[in-house]
Amino acid sequence: MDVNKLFSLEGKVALVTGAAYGIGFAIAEGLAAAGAKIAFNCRGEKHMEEALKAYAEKGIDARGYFADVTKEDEVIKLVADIERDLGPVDILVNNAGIIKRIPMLEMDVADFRQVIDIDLVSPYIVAKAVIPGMIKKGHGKIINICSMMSELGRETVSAYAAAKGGLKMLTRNICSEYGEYNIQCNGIGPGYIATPQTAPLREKQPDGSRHPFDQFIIAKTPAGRWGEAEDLMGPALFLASDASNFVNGHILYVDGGILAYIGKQP
Ligand code: NAP
Ligand code: GCO
Repeated sequence: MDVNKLFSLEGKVALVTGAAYGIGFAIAEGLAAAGAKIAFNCRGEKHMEEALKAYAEKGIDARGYFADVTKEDEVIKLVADIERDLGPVDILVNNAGIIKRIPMLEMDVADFRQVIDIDLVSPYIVAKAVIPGMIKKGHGKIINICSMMSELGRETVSAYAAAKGGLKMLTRNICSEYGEYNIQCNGIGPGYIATPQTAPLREKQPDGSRHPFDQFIIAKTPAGRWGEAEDLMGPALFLASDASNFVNGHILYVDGGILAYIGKQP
């Protein structure tokens, strides 16, 4: 068996949504290292400029497109533009996402709906836009970026947990509905990863001590550390490559063991 061929993405087109920075950027970097042509989207000029510079510094000729994943017309144009520039999408990573940390009773319905819209409805919109092309090509890989909150809740993240729990089941349903077309749809469930999204949970206290939540996560994680976005490169490459052609509907948790562990006695 040629293991390099098994994990090669040469000639494949990968769309990673929201990959201007953070987890999406790291996943795109890993897929590019395996030979994929990278397309990503974001919403702002500043992030686009910084992202293109960052990709270029890594020697990656990534194509950036302006698109809000909540807007179906923008997503349809995004997929058409990628097909024009690079070819049909072979690999979709539904990464774009937000979180709002607000106690449920204090959360406005509009806030709850926005999180559901971006974290659950948008992965459906983007998957719906790329699946026809995958069916035509006879293969496709969809990777939905779920979360530990696809399994667990905690205070202040009701909308996010509901969205990520739904995304786990959307992943299983795409697997069920399109597996016969040689499309594998799986999820990655990152644990606590050091990115802008979790920066507020790691802020140093005025006395210079670690944030209480930071200490909590360290105690709850067998690996004894926060994850880095780079920790997701390998799992994403596995699920994007031929190495996972019989893996479907699976959520791969990349969490340092936190979901398996009751936590250290205080
Ligand atoms: P991040 O640093 O906040 O990056 C989120 C990305 O999503 C940004 O590029 C953002 O672009 C983009 N985005 C948000 N809304 C968008 C929209 N409507 N249209 C297009 N792009 C949009 O977050 P992250 O930590 O890298 O997380 C990435 C994914 O992993 C998210 O789905 C998150 O829920 C999930 N996740 C994160 C962790 C963690 O601990 N960090 C753990 C588990 C799961 P803009 O700059 O335009 O806003
Ligand atoms: C939070 C964090 C988590 C992580 C991640 C864990 O506020 O608890 O932001 O939600 O982002 O989703 O898997």
